[in-house]
Amino acid sequence: MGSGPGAELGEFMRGDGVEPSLIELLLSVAAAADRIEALVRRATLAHLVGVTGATNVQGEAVHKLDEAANRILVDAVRASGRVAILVSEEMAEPLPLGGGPFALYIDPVDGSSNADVNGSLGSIFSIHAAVPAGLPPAGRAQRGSGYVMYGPGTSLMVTWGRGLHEFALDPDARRFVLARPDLRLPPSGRTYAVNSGRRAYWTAGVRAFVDDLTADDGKRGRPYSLRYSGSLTADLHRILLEGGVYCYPGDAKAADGKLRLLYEASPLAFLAEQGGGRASSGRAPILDIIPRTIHQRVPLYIGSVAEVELAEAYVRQEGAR
Ligand code: P6P
Repeated sequence: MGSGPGAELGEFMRGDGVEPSLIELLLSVAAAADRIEALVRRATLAHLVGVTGATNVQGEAVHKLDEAANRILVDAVRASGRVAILVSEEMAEPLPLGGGPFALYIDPVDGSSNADVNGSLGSIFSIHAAVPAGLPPAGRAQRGSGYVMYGPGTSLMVTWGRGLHEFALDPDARRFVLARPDLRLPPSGRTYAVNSGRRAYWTAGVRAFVDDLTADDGKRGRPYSLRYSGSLTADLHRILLEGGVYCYPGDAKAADGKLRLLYEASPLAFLAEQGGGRASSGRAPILDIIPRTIHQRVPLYIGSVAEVELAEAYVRQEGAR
């Protein structure tokens, strides 16, 4: 087995017959994650919390960690020589990186404001076959996807289209170690994640869905408990392991919600479906949505089949938009 943070991941992928170029790319992402984890751990001490003063293409304040993690990921995948073009939440335009069979879509730090309060964070990535202008086909064509969750421990959740696998970072050996191969989501859960502070903006269907989950009727395992951390990665990690649903609906203030298709909803939908779960915009599977622009947003309901299908039923009752 080779050396480096992704050595065991590489061994596992080779054993699964994965093409060498994809292995090389995922090893470079694992090496970047190891470096980002070290920054996250020391964010307060290294004065890496807070904002840079800049605003990104999303109109959001850029946090110091966003910028640092973006640089680490760009440098790592450029060095891999496997990425022709990179799209990042932190960069307005696609970044050509020269040769390579893949296009990479990244959210370098998901939930970066949590760094200011020692909360959990994530990095999310999606791998497609290289496309010249950077706009890929629907997410079902992804070659791989995953996230790194920086929490009490650091987990890499990853798929290359043959199951869902979790690797845990050994903080001393600085290696990702296989923790949960072939992970399967429970068919239903007991928790839901949504920003209830936006209830006043929700549609009637979304309100009815959440009221259904929180009804005190006992018979169907109600009421569900609310678990919402401010980091989609951390909230989804709980759901992939224990079942349940995360929702960021479209609402009166933001018809397409907040989350971005290419580097948040689509890679996470690939993970969820590979684990036997489901991910929907409320009206269509996320993986069937053909991207129109690289930073487009999409409503997201993701997690166990039972809860996502229930959300779809309520949203579809609202009729066509
Ligand atoms: P709100 C973080 O900015 C993020 O993209 C997700 O990680 C998180 O679930 C959501 O936005 C939080 O958004 O509007 O609830 O603060």
